[in-house]
Amino acid sequence: MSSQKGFAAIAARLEGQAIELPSWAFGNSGTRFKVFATAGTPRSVEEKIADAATVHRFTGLAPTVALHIPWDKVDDYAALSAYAQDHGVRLGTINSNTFQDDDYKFGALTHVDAKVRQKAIDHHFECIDVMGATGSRDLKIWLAEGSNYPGQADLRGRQDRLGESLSTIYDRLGDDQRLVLEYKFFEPAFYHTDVPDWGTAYAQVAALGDRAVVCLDTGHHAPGTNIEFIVMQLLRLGKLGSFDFNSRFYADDDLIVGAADPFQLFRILFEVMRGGGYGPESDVAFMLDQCHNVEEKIPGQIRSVLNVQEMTARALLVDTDALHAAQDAGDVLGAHQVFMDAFYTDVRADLAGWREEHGLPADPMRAYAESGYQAEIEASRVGGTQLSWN
Ligand code: LRH
Ligand code: MN
Ligand code: MN
Repeated sequence: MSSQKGFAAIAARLEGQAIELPSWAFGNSGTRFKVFATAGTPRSVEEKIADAATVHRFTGLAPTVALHIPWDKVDDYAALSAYAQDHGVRLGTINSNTFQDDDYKFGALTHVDAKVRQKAIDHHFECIDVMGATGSRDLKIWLAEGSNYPGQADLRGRQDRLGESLSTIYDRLGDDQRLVLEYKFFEPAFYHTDVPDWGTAYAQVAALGDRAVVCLDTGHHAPGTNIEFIVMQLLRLGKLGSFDFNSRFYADDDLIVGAADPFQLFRILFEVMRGGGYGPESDVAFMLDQCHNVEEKIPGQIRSVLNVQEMTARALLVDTDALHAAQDAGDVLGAHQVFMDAFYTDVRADLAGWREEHGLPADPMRAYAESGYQAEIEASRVGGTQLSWN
């Protein structure tokens, strides 16, 4: 016998769900072998924002856009912010970038040379200034630092310098701003990475203070890692700041979230809810971090936010009373069935109805395809230089 909540019982909890879009998802991207150009690709930060706003218009799910500095560097961030608002979205997380400068070949915040460390710290100060102008809450730091060969670097010295650099950056933040540290187990460094895992990220942010938290990028773990366990633990410790959602088959593939493993996304979202990381009272930010190499970019982002919404609805459907009763009774398969009943529930028709009630297209993918926006940008965005994701 299956235990199941109905969609009507959870519909209200879908209100206000927000998934931030990365500006770089709209630029051309590829692998280290080839970047493919696509017709209609933005040539300016404004065009990226216009595309992100289009995703929001068709889905109601993506009210903010994350910027990456210097990829999205402009002279006037207040004007950019006003531009975004005119298009119905806001500027969100500011991502720093210390991975494309020759000076950072052997590290940035961890570099042995204090001058190079200061240059990287100054870049973060610049990002904090941008946050002041855009009204952004989060400074997201992902570091490409590490080494390729055993013996190449002093692992401990680098960790100590990282702590000092982060603390200097943290001290510069305003009272309402957060430092969000993202970990990644390898790449571009292959032997060791300075922030490889949630434990290291946790240790570093815990030393900083309450406004320092961890970003969990779903593509940044070794294959087979139980990511929902990490979600649970970071929430339990009060340190889960945000998600970079994407999906992967092999490494940091940056594919559409929920494409490779919808069940994993469901399990993650269930733990998010279990730990209080979902809803208006929560500070956990949902964001995409993806690239669209061979598929169209705007539909790629629309598909992604819909996938998150769909698995959110399914995770909300878990009958937690029945689940806990079965867990407490030691009913292994009964508990498992309650969980799987929710996962296997097809909510697509209910979500289509929910969208219509909210003045949104029932099928955003189709509505976008029929809207003429793609043809319009392909025709109008000629000349100039298409932006690449990096
Ligand atoms: C690193 C990463 C990080 C960067 C983004 C472009 O792999 O996930 O979040 O900022 O890619
Ligand atoms: Mn990321
Ligand atoms: Mn990544």
